[in-house]
Amino acid sequence: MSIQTVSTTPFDDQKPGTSGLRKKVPVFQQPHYLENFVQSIFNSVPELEGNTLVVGGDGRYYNDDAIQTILRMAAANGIARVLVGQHGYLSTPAASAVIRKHGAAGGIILSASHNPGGPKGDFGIKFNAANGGPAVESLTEAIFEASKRLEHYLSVSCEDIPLGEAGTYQIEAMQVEVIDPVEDYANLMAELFDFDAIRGMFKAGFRLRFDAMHAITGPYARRILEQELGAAAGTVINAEPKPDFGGGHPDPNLAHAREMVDEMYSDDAPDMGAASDGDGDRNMVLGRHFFVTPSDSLAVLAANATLVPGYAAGLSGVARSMPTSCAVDQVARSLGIDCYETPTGWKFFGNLMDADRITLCGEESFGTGSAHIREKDGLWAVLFWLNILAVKGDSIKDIVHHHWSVYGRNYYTRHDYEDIDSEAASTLMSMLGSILPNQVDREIAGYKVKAADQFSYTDPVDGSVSANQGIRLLFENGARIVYRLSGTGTQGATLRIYIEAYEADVTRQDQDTQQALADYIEIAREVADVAGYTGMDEPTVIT
Ligand code: G16
Repeated sequence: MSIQTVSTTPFDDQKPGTSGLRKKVPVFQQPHYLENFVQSIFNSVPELEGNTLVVGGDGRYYNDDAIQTILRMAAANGIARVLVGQHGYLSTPAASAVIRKHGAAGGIILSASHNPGGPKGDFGIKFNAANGGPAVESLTEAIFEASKRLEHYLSVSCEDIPLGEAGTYQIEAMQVEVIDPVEDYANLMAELFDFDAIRGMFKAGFRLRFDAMHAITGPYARRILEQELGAAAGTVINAEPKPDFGGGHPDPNLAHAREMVDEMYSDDAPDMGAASDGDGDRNMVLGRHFFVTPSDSLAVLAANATLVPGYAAGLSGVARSMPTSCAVDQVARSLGIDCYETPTGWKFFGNLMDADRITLCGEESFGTGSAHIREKDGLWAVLFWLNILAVKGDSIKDIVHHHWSVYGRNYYTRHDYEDIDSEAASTLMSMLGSILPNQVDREIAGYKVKAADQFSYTDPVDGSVSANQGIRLLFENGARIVYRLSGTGTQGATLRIYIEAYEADVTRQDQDTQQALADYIEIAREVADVAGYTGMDEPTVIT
């Protein structure tokens, strides 16, 4: 075999963030940049040698080039077999499903998730382990350390693999199988959900609008919703994946999934609206004229899980990231199961699932998932809702209102200040950290602060500690304000402020969220002097 050893020098910025390494496309296009990171993965995960690796991405610009590079390097690094999605496609949840089903030693997923694509847009790469989940922090640290020491990488010369044609190919001693990216995932969904009941609901006239945002979920949603479940043709809009997502921002929130959201608030709104992101792991769910917050969605799924065949035996436990609202905690309490609070990042749920401590988990950032795989899963969440709706026969709005009447409502919002100066952002966070002790027992605008801290997490399974995971102001009445800096952006810094207040009184559960939280929003801005540090009077995105 003609392995080439290529000399290189380290880059100093290959530290993975919340979810892998995300940079602008031109950064990845620098000579050796992608190769260095890929070699750092191979150097840090020796068990890949002689084993199976899964490779795929969300189809964004540079996906194909990156896959060909990874295949050559995989062959040179002694990987025995690579499973790669046809056209280079694999949604993040499908990649997790394929890793698990085929007993692969890991997978490389190419995506910058909900970030925009195209030649000047974002690109990303992350490694998922044999359990199908994102590499845990100790591994991402090891990859970063390896990247700082790198002196050479390994590759071979060969023709490009025809990714458009399913089939089996060879690069030197390594076998490359170009597989249907949807098949394994669709089969898994059919095992979990009552497809007959959902089919019956569509047959009876139920209308769904699913916005695939010109991203990876299009082929999955068309096959499962339209072809297998009989939803009307055209149910899935923006279904063709495009390298630049049609110029859009593939982030399923009220601001970016505008077309579908407008329809859901129109006179002729369908029964349900949904959207997924660039790589298919996020979801947003709406009823007619009604938005379901991701935190509420998790709580409703947990409360109704036993209606769904795959979860009929009940839940072992649930988890949410710390800034996610406490709505699911109320459900866990009533079910008598554990509820874990983890730092932001799906990687923190993996250990809990592997140890069967939790079945369902979710995050405020439009992520919901279960132990069926080790990633959050956009289409899965939509199918979960469809299954509940098919059994209950109520509207989404009625289901959520009933939920609040039983468990109380956790009013919740997130205010993002994007693209602010990185130094100003970290000064703001240090200032907040330093004034924390003075906040305890303080009364601000009539609300008493019970505790103020920097969130730190000790993984109950492996004992690893993750410190500095966000600053919390906890009020005596259960309200919370959380501050943290995003770990997924590629430009400047993004300050996220998460605000929550609990309302048990049914007569006060139908207020506008921003109004219900107005006092806390004001407190959040003042305590952190947001305008002073960021120069911004208003957030750029409110979800
Ligand atoms: C990633 C992580 C999520 C996290 C989200 C936002 O999602 O997997 O766990 O909640 O980023 O993170 P941050 O607040 O640091 O920007 P995705 O969909 O981008 O992979």
